[in-house]
Amino acid sequence: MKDGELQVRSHPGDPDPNEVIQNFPAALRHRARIAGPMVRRGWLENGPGPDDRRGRDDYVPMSWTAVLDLLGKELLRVRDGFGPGAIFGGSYGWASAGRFHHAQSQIHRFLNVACGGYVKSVNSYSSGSSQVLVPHIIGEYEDLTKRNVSWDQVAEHSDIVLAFGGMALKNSMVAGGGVSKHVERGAMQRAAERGCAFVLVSPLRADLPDEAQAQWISCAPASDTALMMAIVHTLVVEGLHDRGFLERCTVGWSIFERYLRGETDGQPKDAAWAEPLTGVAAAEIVALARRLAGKRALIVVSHSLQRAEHGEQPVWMGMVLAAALGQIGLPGGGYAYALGAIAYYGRRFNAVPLPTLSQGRNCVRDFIPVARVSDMLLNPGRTYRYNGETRTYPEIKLVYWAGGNPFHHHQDLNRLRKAFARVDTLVVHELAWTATARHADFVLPCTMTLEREDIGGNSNDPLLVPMRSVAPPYGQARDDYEIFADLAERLGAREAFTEGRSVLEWLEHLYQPTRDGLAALGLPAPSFAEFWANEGYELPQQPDDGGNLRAFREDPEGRPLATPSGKLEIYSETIASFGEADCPGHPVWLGAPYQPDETTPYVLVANQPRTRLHSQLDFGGHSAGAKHRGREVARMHPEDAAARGIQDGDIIRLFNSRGACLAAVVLTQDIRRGVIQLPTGAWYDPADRDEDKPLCVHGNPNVLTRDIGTSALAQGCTGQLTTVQVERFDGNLPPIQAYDPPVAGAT
Ligand SMILES: Nc1nc2c(c(=O)[nH]1)N[C@H]1C(S)=C(S)[C@@H](COP(=O)(O)OP(=O)(O)OC[C@H]3O[C@@H](n4cnc5c(=O)[nH]c(N)nc54)[C@H](O)[C@@H]3O)O[C@H]1N2
Ligand SMILES: Nc1nc2c(c(=O)[nH]1)N[C@H]1C(S)=C(S)[C@@H](COP(=O)(O)OP(=O)(O)OC[C@H]3O[C@@H](n4cnc5c(=O)[nH]c(N)nc54)[C@H](O)[C@@H]3O)O[C@H]1N2
Ligand SMILES: [Mo]
Repeated sequence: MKDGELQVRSHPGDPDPNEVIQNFPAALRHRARIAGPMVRRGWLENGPGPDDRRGRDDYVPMSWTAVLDLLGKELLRVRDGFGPGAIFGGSYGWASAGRFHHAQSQIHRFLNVACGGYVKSVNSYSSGSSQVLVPHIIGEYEDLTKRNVSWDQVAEHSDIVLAFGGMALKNSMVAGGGVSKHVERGAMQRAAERGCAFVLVSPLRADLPDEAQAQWISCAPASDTALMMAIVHTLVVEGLHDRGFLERCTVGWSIFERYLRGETDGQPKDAAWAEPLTGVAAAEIVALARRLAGKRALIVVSHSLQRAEHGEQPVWMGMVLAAALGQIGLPGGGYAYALGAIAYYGRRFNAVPLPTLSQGRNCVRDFIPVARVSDMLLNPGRTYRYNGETRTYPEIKLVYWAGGNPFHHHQDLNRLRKAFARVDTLVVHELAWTATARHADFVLPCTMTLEREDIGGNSNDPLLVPMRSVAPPYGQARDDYEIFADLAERLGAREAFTEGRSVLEWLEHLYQPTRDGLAALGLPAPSFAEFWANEGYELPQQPDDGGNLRAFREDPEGRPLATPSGKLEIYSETIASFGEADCPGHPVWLGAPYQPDETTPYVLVANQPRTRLHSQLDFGGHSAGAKHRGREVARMHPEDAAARGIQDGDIIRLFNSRGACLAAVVLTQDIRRGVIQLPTGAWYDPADRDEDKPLCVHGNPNVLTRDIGTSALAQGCTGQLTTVQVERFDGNLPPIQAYDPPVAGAT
């Protein structure tokens, strides 16, 4: 802070700084911050119960004491009357950096210690289908994503990198816990200068940086599986596949090969078959297959491909393609699932543990796959399939969220509003008036990272930093920790929750295992006081050794993978035994899930935003500055626009049967025809809160996306793609109200 002004600079050691942090200065004291605790009027007047006024009700400011008394009683009512299994505390979301104030850890610890547990959620919106699939077919998920092919290996060893969904630099700007060195641009530049070829398969050219000098193959969204099959088909008929590797390191190739050749369904998956499905010329597919064979080839599949219906297929087929090329386990070769999607991939793990808050024990066994939240709330008692099991949705009375924004992350927001209307009570800790806060019964204002003491670090980045507070809390905001400590008191669990420690005492306590780890390695191990008084230091890191896949390749019998067969499973008996039509025993082409038709002729790509992290600090300067007339910017091809009478800079309305939103449009040749891109993260801003499907005037694509799982295997999030119609919006432009607090001047 300088003269009351916040200045934000990147870490001096960062070769490629990230501009997203420039959202902080304007955000710190923005009117969108929550000034004091509030309770929804309808809840105060009528008590707990389903209420469709959530999202359009008034708020009543209350003192902290009164609000915590009221909430304490409500938690006791639910815990003692229905049991902790009636509390949904999954509380999915990223929150913000810091090892102690990590909101998910705080809320889970609180619910475990003070309420006896909660219904949790499993997996993530990021990788909901791959997290379930990979253990069946490749083994340990973390090993595949974080110990496998590094950026250094790409820079030094890869001959050709074929990236499905790309490795956009906008995505590797961020990592949970923070990142001190952005190495991606430099690694791709070094590789390209050495002669490594990059091939981008994506509807958007910007998914690889200029430094990669990539060839762009613009494929139809959700058609990658067909393209991969046609490449493998070409390899097989030309005898270019690595039979030795397939024999030694995989199971089920012969079953898959019969399918590939069309012996089981009469349809060879050749390049001519793939051409109309992918929009990529057969000759181009054949040429690509030939270029890949016999080289140190790396296949990259981004998270985005599996965040769509049948999202398991491209992840599985990417492994099969890499196996057919025979490079898995070699430096810079094989299969790098999710490389570049976030800055914790392609790096090395720290060799000492990070400070970590214990979350205690959850006595409730029940869980949901994370993206099934609306389904759960709308259908208590209904059964569904997940990873080979038939499970039942629990009956939830109280939903508690801290450090996540379902009105950012979930699909079909108009359906989510109905789901939230069903519960007795919705509690939200937030630093700003997000749409989620505006639907809550209890709105508890929390501090942001700049206003509290913490330790910053991430297990794949060497830097460990003291995060000292630079500003006092906004209004009456308090740390999540303090809020939970005072609530725990009302439930007779203050001591169990706090263990008698202040925040700084917790930091010192959590720091100790890191210090012990350093000492055990014979390295300098600064005391907490020394650490806290300085600017942070670098932790030692583990070697870049290719992880389990390298070890397995070198000794398939002695170092088996953690799959049922110990090998890469091109055919999985386990998955086949589940009997799911939408995810059978080997990769299959299940048809194009996003077929444009007359009413919705365009495919919408709702990808990660360049100017912020999800919806966080959307009101900050960097994010707000990239908007046009206050709206989020969508991109479309000039020829598509001309056909609809749309010009560069126009405001457009995107719509389908689920909802509608406005956006500003930028026309570009760097997008596939028939595709429109609108990133996530603009705050949901309904023009008329009383409508069933109000127009979002700001550009949140999740009013358009479909709320359906990837398959009965994984039930992952499918938010990346949907189909829409588009038209020029000529009406009076409604004002943006997303950042206006529902109560004026209540500090
Ligand atoms: N259509 C579509 N939807 C998607 C995706 C997509 O590709 N397409 N991607 C999905 C993916 S991969 C993800 S990970 C999700 C992300 O979804 P979320 O992680 O839910 O999104 P964020 O905006 O990061 O939400 C974090 C919230 O925590 C709040 N917060 C920050 N710090 C603190 C704190 O210290 N305490 C508390 N209590 N709150 C805090 C922030 O203000 C913010 O509202 O979105 C998913 N949604
Ligand atoms: N700046 C910034 N970076 C982020 C985030 C953020 O919010 N902001 N979020 C982080 C998080 S939590 C995650 S999980 C990762 C997500 O990582 P990803 O899911 O990989 O990221 P996206 O940007 O959603 O998608 C990457 C690209 O995939 C392409 N794509 C979409 N559909 C298809 C398809 O069917 N086929 C092909 N070939 N390509 C397709 C799109 O053009 C898109 O730009 O990003 C992380 N990085
Ligand atoms: Mo994510």
